[in-house]
Amino acid sequence: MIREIITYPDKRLHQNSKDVEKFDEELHTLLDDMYETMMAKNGIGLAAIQVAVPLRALLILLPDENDEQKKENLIEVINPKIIDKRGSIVYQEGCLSVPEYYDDVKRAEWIAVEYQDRDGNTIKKECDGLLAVAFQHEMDHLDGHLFIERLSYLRRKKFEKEWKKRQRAKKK
Ligand code: QAP
Ligand code: CO
Repeated sequence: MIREIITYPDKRLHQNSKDVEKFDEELHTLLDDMYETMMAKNGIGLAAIQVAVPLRALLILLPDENDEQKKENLIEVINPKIIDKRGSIVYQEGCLSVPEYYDDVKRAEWIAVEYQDRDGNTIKKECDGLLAVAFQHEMDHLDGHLFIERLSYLRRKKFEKEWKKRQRAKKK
């Protein structure tokens, strides 16, 4: 089932999500619905809070070398923790909860993460490049942060100006 994605400035996006404790059917349904929703909206990553569920669960599905998003490459991430990080990378990010706005964010270029899969098994993974960016972007959602909070002061002002302009355009 495709769920509704909540968007800026919805306050629920700033909630702190809770650890997943039960690896049950309800969690599996949530993950399946998140996958359907992410694919329907052309996303490459989605956190549970974006469908208004405040649990520490997220998905990442990067396109492969042929620019295809294959389900076998889907990463389901529960209760993640960054255990190490190095370097820095600037990437032009977007977010399904901040539609049609993209801007540069600086993050660690390499991270080591520990998380659980849908059955509660612990997984350790090292990521770099776009995958590292995606993990950090999605993990920010779990702590109630959006990428626009990571922009430089001037770019944040630019975002706000553009957002207000769009609101005005909508009302007409
Ligand atoms: C997070 O972002 C991310 O504005 C996932 O109109 C961002 O899936 C990971 C999207 C950058 C790695 C690098 C955004 C789709 C999707 C939009 C997304 C839109 C349609 C964003
Ligand atoms: Co996002």
